[in-house]
Amino acid sequence: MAPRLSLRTLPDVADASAPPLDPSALEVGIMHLGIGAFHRAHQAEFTQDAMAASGDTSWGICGVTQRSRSVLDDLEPQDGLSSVLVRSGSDESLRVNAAVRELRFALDTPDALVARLADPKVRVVTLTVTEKGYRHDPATRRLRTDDAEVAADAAGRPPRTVVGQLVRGLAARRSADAGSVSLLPCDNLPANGKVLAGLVSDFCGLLGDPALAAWVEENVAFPSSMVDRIVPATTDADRSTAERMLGLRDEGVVATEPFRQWVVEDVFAAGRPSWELAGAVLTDDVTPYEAMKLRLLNGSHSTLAYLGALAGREHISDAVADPALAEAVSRMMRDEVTPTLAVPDGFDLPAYEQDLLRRFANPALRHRTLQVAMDGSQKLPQRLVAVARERLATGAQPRLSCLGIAGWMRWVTAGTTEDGRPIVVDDPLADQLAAATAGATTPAVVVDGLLGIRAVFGDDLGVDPEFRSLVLDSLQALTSSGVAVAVREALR
Ligand code: CS2
Repeated sequence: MAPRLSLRTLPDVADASAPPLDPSALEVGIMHLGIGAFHRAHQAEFTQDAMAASGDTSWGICGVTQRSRSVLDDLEPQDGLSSVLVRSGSDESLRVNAAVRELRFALDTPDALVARLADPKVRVVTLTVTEKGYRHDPATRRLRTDDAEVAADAAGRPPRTVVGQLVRGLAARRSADAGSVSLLPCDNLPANGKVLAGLVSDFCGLLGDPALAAWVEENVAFPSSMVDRIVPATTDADRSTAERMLGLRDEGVVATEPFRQWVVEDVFAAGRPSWELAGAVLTDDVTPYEAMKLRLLNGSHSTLAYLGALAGREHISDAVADPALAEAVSRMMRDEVTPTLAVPDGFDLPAYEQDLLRRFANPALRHRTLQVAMDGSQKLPQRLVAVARERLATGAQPRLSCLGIAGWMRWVTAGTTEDGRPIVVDDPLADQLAAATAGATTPAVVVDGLLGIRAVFGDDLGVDPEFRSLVLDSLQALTSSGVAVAVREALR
């Protein structure tokens, strides 16, 4: 095996794959909660390029892993270095990212993490903790104050939840007089900055600390952001490719597509890297971009994932290679999602939609349908349910969004795929989903059980007869005749 990538071996990396800056010159100015593959292929890349382009090297990243040590096991021996392998068809390129200068495991030393958040040099905290990491109710977007982990954090143990960590860190910052800071969420949630501000305020409420809440109001900014880059879980084959290209072993390599986009609300409390020099869009209002991305990209992704996985298709590229599935998501985008969007001036929506289909079809990405199918209860509301709700309100019949939703219902209840593989429902609400459909023998009973889940369908859609009937039509077809027939019927 080749020697390991690290600061010591970095000089051996060929120029084309070397980072555009000297890691030893960087100071930590950003803390990132949730340092997984997505962060390293997205914000870490924008930040590295911004530092290289601006010469401001004060935005190195302290990466925090939330749930398991494994990222640290990969990155610590490499001094935080890891490479990004960009794939498009048969083209491959690779570059080392050196922006991550420090690593921590939140659960190992929670008090040290809180203290680290109080460093005045840390001026931005970014987050990729997935939808469920916020521990909020997707329907009300407020903190689930009855969640046992949230309650235990509020009762005063060293914090283990994301919002608990942030609020304890902000309290430490206030005591240390460490100055203002911006908390920038980078997860696929609408108005993620506003949502996080609400969760922080809810947690301050649990602590019964109005003075802290007032300090937060004065000193903390919560910009919203829309992030986009498809980053599948890294495979052994990716690690072998990186080793061949780098001449060094990189356990932290992440594989991704050429496309990357970041639209950030430009309301920072204590400065930020010049991300615009790296191609990010800094704007007053991310709302239109968020809705486009969540509904067009992620809504289609989830639809392809559920229907594709049920039909035995392993990758998103295999699912979209089925002409009927491609037609279903393409018509859903055009006929159902587009009318719900406020498109920014000059934005070429048809080209964006075509691009999405091309990105999904990138065979080199090998993005597993199972990966996208995870955590549906947290993803569906903003991806598919919101579209169905808005279309129904205008009197339209959003059959394809409802097909996607029925695909999820079939996925969480079928037990096996059409080619006989067992389905494991990976979802924080898995127990609730199972209880709601226990003993259900007909699609109608499944639909009624799942429509009662308020966190997904809210108080309105769960009791909307038109919605129920559209979802039931598709679930009936999926159950009795399978994906191919259900898609054909929804397209009629
Ligand atoms: C995907 C996203 O796993 C999923 O749910 O839809 O991770 C998707 O790949 C990204 O949002 C693309 O930007």
